[in-house]
Amino acid sequence: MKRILTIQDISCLGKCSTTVALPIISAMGVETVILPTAVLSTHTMFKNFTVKDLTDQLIPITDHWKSEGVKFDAIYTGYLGSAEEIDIAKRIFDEFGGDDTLIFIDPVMADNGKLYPAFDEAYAKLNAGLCGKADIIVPNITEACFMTDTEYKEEYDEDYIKELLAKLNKLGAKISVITGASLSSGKTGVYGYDSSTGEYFIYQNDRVDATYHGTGDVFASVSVGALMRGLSLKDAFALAADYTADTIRETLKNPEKPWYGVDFEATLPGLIKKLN
Ligand code: PXL
Repeated sequence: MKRILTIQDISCLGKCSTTVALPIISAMGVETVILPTAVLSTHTMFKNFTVKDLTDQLIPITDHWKSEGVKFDAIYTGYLGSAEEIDIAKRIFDEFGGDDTLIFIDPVMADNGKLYPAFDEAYAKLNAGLCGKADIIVPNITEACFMTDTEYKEEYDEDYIKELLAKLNKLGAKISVITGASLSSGKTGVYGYDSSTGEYFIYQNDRVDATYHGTGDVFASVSVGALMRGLSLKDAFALAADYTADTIRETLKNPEKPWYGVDFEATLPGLIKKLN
């Protein structure tokens, strides 16, 4: 069985980051080791959330793993709380990385043209530096813009996405994948570039007209889980895009109208069936 380390916060209530990655990747048949960067009462879209920073625990925990000879098939980072945590993530890549360890980075920090409350432009530049160490990065368009000093556009064409990919590629990751890239009205999906082959890969599905928190984390978790299960790049991202869209559709049916996260619990059995 493959083993992933995921480094991100625990938002106790909120269906994002670790509380999405752990159940989804585990259900996909991949061992999921977690390294919580902070414990929050909720994610940061709630008012009055509490935060207990765990930066000082990251090195002692990983030193212990090192002494136990633990190895990872992939390291997947999501929401990191601070510049110091970005530095520590780099150290962890150096300690545990290598040819047999996929470094998968979701540079979680922004959406819809805006940075999340905890971050500023300097943080975005540090995240760009972290992305340079990755095999695969999966920013959304906003994150790609902040990392490459590009103007964010609501309306764009394929050339804009290709220009963003060219700039992302210069950051140094082997494969850059822009998420939430829409090539025609009513569609959305991924647009990727593999610098080792010079090839683009594109997957578009029907856009569901609703936005929920944590869908990026759902997408990234399924992508990295699927890659660990041996799916090709394109198949892994297509599975993740379809699963995310199906899960949003499922959430829209919920009469309780949850706003803070999607009902991935309802769609996981279908994902497992598709994989097996
Ligand atoms: O879903 C991304 C995410 C993860 N963790 C925390 C967040 C967010 C997005 O806002 O606030 C704490």
